[in-house]
Amino acid sequence: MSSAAQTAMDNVSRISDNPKLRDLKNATIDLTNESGLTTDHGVKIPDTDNWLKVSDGQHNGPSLLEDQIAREKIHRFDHERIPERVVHARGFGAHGHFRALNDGASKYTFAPVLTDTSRETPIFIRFSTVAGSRGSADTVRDVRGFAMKFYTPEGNWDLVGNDIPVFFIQDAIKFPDIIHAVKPEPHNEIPQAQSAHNNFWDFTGLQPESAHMVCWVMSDRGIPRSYRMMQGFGVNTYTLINKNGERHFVKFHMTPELGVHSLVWDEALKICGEDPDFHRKDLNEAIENGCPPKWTFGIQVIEEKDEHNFDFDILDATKLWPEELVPVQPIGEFVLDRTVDEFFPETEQVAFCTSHVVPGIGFSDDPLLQGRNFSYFDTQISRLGINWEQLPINRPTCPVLNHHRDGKMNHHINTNNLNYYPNRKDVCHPVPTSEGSYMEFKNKTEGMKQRVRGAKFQEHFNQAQLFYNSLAPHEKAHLIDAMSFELSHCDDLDVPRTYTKLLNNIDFDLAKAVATNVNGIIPEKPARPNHGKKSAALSQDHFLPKTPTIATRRIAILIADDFNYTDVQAIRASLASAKATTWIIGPRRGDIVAESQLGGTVNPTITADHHFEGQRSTLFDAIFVPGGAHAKSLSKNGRAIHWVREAFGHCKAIGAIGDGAAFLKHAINLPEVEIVSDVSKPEVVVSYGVVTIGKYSAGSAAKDVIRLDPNS
Ligand code: HDE
Repeated sequence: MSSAAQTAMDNVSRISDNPKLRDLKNATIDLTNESGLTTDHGVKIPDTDNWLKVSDGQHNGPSLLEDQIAREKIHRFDHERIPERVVHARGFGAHGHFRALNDGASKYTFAPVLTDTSRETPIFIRFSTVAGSRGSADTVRDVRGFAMKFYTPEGNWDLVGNDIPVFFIQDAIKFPDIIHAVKPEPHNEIPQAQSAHNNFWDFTGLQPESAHMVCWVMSDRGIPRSYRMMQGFGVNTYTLINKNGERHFVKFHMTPELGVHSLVWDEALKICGEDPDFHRKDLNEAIENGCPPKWTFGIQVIEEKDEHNFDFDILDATKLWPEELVPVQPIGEFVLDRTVDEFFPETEQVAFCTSHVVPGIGFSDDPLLQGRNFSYFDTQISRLGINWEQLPINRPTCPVLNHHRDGKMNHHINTNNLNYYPNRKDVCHPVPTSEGSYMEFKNKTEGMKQRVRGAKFQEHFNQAQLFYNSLAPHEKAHLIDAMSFELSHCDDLDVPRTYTKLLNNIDFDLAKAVATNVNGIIPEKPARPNHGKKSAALSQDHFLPKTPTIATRRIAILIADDFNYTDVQAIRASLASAKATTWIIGPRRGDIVAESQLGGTVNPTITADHHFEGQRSTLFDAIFVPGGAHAKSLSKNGRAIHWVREAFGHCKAIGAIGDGAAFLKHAINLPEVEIVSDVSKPEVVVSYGVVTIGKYSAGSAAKDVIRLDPNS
């Protein structure tokens, strides 16, 4: 069976297993084998290219407004756009499924989605950037949204999270302020999808509760390599309720199987121009190549009696729960294994609500969550209309039975005469029931009505310090560079001054380094002592994949005419078996002729996927240069040399064999980088991520080269 036929069959079986995909099938129209174009009212039309006109056949007269076919086409087009999301406008989604791994959560919740190991729950996830418009670039520095919809038989559960575990503000009433501050400035709508401007740093400089989150966004977390390599966090504190009626506080964690990886800033900047859809393509490519991304789903749990036993308030979303104090318990896993059929009806129209929980899961008094529970439903009304939950991507897979009626774009027809409760026919109408219903947890609250925040909400720097202390040296350097880049873009000098003053509360060296770079206030002594504590799970280094893998990594093979054909075939086969993808890059897009092979009369050719200028090194994870006489022409080609130098500068793995290594030596040209180009030497040398071998027998050397993880 061809692989396309196999994929089609896999899709069919996946759809029949997945209640949400089956449901979506009912809303799907396949136009491929249809003929006869029609209007929206179903009448066939003979011509969609010419407006009805007065004409003698030779000359055009006036176009007639009477043409209902042309009018309909234009009307439909005029109204194609809906308001983009007020935040998280640019996003990309995929379907998948979730499974509870064990009954570890049953101590805390009776929700079957988290406890029933025999159940496979369909999910849809939308990843997003926050600040940019729908058409902005994927690789900007920003927080990433990680919004999950679980279609459970008990109703939809929306877990609307981010790739960073804390937030900028403590109280939902500040949300319009932080978003106005980060979005383009109001007078000129500049800059797009950037926090590097006066207003963002002005606001956060005056709002010390943002300090912790600002450190996360300025760290490598703000520029992920891929959606597939991001952690996800529910951020807010939710609650779980078990069958004994006991309540626990909980935070949700999603940990990617591939580890947590980032771009470097120079790459991220360049990719914004070279391929603004980099993350979208990456997710599609992995799913379509049969490498569905997978995450472990974990919970951190705090007993009610321990709520006040921490030096931070566990309901403050600017604080995380250090894993040393509250370990993450893995309870489930999920994969994304199906791309969408059409972007707008699925990814654009999907709408999440933090208030959508299922029995066994509840809220807490986290003041950010309380506000979110109001905001999401509200925003869907302005974006999609009051009947947004009837849209195919949003509707639950279980029955929706109630007396809500009407509103714009209602799609339901109820065949009864009673749309209220109580009514005279209770028995055969949906009535409130306690069986399987959502019951609020009964907890006692008391206090004065006042506009305040709790006492522990007043401390803002301990965890920012903890985060900074926990970073590896290269991560600290990246954070300093990022803050320096951003504050350098603030042309009002008061802004970097205020911010660098605030930074001295986090760390003296950090404040000094950034202030020196951006003409800020260089401190003479720390504003407060550094407590010196660290938490291992705050560094990305903590999340390397359990088994090193190069699956789904993109490897460029650089060749020119007279390359060694056997080398290329061997490395491609090895990489394919490791599920990495390979791309041939050459001096032109088209056939590149290999040097003659032993015993062959015709030189083989390989078709290059791209010209050196057509795709840059930034779009790949590693480079390989085969042996062969092509090394001479590569060494004279500025673009080929730039490819290697740029990849080396971005710390990517670079491999070469024989004469290919001689080209690397010429291109990199640094005495400290050891490169074996002597074709009589069989040993593999690894130096600064450059892996070379002189002499080899096809296949064995290739295996040595590809065993290296590009991130190691
Ligand atoms: Fe959101 N947020 N948010 N947010 N948020 C929205 O809802 C809001 C917050 C997050 O892919 C909006 O449907 C308030 C934290 C994601 O469709 C809006 C507050 C976290 C998405 C809204 C927050 C998020 C949104 C805009 C402070 C991480 C994209 C469009 C109280 C846990 C969802 C929409 C998607 C979207 C409000 C804070 C994550 C306006 C008021 C904290 C991933 O309702």
